[in-house]
Amino acid sequence: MKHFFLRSLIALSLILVVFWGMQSCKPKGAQSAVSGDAAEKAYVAPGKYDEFYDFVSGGFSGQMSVYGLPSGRLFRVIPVFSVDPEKGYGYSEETKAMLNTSHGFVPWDDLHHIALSETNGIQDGRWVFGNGNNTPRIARVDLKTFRTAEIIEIPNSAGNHSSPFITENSEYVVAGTRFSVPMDNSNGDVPISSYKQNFKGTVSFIHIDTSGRMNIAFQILLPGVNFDLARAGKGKSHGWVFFSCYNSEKANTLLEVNASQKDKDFILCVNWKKAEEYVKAGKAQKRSVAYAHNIYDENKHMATSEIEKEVLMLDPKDCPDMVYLMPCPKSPHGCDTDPTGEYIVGSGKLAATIPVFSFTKIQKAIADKNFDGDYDGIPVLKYEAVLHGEVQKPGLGPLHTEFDDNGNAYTSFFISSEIVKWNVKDLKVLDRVPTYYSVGHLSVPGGPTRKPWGKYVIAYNKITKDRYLPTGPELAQSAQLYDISGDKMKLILDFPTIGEPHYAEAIPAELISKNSQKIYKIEDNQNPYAAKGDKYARVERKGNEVHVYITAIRSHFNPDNIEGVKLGDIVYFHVTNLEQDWDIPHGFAVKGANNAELLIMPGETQTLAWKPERTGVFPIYCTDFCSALHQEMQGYIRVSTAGSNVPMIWSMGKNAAPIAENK
Ligand code: RUQ
Ligand code: CUA
Repeated sequence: MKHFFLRSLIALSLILVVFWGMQSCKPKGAQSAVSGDAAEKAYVAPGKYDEFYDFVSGGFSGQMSVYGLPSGRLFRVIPVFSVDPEKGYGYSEETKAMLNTSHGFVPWDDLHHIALSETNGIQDGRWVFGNGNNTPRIARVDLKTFRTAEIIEIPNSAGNHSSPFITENSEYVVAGTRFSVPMDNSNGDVPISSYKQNFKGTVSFIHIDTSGRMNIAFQILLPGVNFDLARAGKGKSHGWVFFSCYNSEKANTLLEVNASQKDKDFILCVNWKKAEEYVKAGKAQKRSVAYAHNIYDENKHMATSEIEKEVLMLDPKDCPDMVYLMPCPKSPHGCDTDPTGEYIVGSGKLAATIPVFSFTKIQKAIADKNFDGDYDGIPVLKYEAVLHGEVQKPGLGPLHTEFDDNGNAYTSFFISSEIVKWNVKDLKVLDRVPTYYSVGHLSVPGGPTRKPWGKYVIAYNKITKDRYLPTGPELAQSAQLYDISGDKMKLILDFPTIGEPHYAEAIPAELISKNSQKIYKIEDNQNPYAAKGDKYARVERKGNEVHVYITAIRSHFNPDNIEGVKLGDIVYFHVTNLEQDWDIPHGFAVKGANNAELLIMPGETQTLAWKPERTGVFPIYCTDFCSALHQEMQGYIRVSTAGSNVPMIWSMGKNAAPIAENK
C-alpha cells in the first residue's frame, strides 16, 4: 500500500513537472511566425462574404457561436443550453420548456462538441448538434433559423462528453458517458467506494429521422470506465462507431494518479448495424428511466417538454459480436477516423506517439479471434494485430486529429503547444507549427467527414496569456487560423472566442446561406396568444392573470397605455411582431421585471411574464433600434393596490377608455 502511494506520488509529480514545464515554455518567435501575406489571406473586404461558416462550441458558456472564415468575424451566438437575456431565450414563457430536464429547469450547461449533419459522409447544412456535458443532453439547432429546435436528455449517463458525434447519413448521433454512475433504475444511494460493483458506463445511439427529430434508439451497458470522445466510421467502416475511454483502472478518487496506472486504456468499437439487429430481435431490455425531450414548434413559436419513461438497453453479454475493445496507450482522448474510413487515430494525453489503427486489420482480428483476453467479458483485440503503425516523435500530449483532402492528418499537441501535420499512410511527420498556447481541439473545414474541404486548420487554444490586451484576470480564449493550402502551415489570424472553445466545425457558406430563413409568415403563426393584427390587440383578465395581447410594428406597441393591473396579478405580455421584413425584430422590456427582455422576430409571438411588486406606473419599451422613431416605441402600464377599483382599460393613440368604449 505504502509503495503504491509512493509510486503514485512520484508518477504524479513527474506528470506535473512535464505538464507545467511544457506549458510555461512558450513557443519562440510568436511575432515572426506570422507570414507576410497573412493580412491579405484573412481579409474579407467590407460588404464581401466569408467563404465558410464556423460553428464553435462555447464550453462553459453553454452556447454555440458562429464565425466567418477566413475573417474570424463573429456573426451570432446561438443560445443552446444556457439562458440568454440578449434574446430572451429561457426567459420568455415560450422558450422556458427548452431547458427542462428530469431535474427540473436547468439554465446552464457545458457545450463541448459540434456535429454538422451529413448525407453520404458529406456535410449537408441542415442541422448542427451540440452536447451538454453536465446534465447530459443533446441539442439540435436548425440551420434555416439558427435556433435550437430540440433538446433531448440522456438517461443512465453523467458527463455527456463523447457526444454528439454523427454517422455518415445522420442516422445517429452518439453519446458516451464520461462519469460512470449507478444506473438510473437502481438504488443510487450506494457508497462511492463500491464503484467497481455498482457503477456502469453506457453509450447511447440517438436516432435522427428525416425531419431531424431525435429519439434514443438504444443504449449499450458497459464497464464502469470513462468514455471520452468518439467518431463514426465512414465508407468501408460505415456501421461502426469508435469511442475512446480512460480509467480502465475504475478509480473513483484522485484519477489524476489512479487512472494513469495502466499503460493502455481502450478504444471501444461498436458495430451499430449489429446492435440494430439485436434490438429488432428483441434482445434489448426495457429500463424505466425519466428524461426530458423538448421540442420547439416553429409555427406555434413555442417549446413543449415531455418526460419520456423508457429506454432500450443492450447488454453485450446477450449480444455477441457487437462490441470490442482495442488497447490504446496512455489515457486516450481523441479518437478520429480518416476520410477513407480505413484509419482510426487514437491520441494518448500523456503519450509520445500517435497510434493509428486499421479497420481492415480490426475486421481480420475479429474474424481470427485474435484476442488479448477480455475486459469485463468484452473481447480485447490484440494491439499489434490491429495497429497500422505509430507516428514516431510527433510531439507531446496528442489530443485531436483532423484531416485534409490530400491524405494528411493534423494533430493538436496540448503539452508541446503545436499542430503537427503528418501523412496518414506512411505516418511521416511533414510539418509543425506552434500554437499560442496549449491547443485543445483543432478543425479543418469538413475535417471529420468523407470530403474535407481543406484550405485551413483552426487551433482552439486553452491559454491566451499575452496574445491580447489584458482584461483583468480572465482573458478571452483564442482561435488561430492557419493556411494549409501549401506544404507548410502558415499562421494568418488570431481571433477571440466566447466561453471556452472545444470542438468546432466549418462548412462552405453556400450550403447554409441559400436556405437561411428571413421571416416567419404571420399567417402561419399558430401561437395561441398571437394577435395577428391591430384589431386583435386587447387585455383580458382571468382571475389574477392579466393577458396583454400586444402588437409591435414600426414604431409603436398596441396597446401602449394599460391600467387596471393590481398587486398580486401576474401580467403576461404576449407580443406579436407584425413586421414581414428581414432583420426587423422588436424588443420588449418592462421596468423592474425579474426577467429578461423579449426579442421578437418578424411574424413571431413571444411572452414575458411579469409579477409587479409595487404600485405605480411602469414604462415598457422596444429594446432593439428598429426605426428612426425607435425611441418613441414606448408605453406605460399602471399597477394599483390589490383592492383598488381602477377599471381594466387599455388604448393606443388616444386616452384610455373603459372596455365598453373600446369595443
Ligand atoms: S475535449 S481538448 Cu471536452 Cu473535446 Cu478535447
Ligand atoms: Cu421596435 Cu425599436
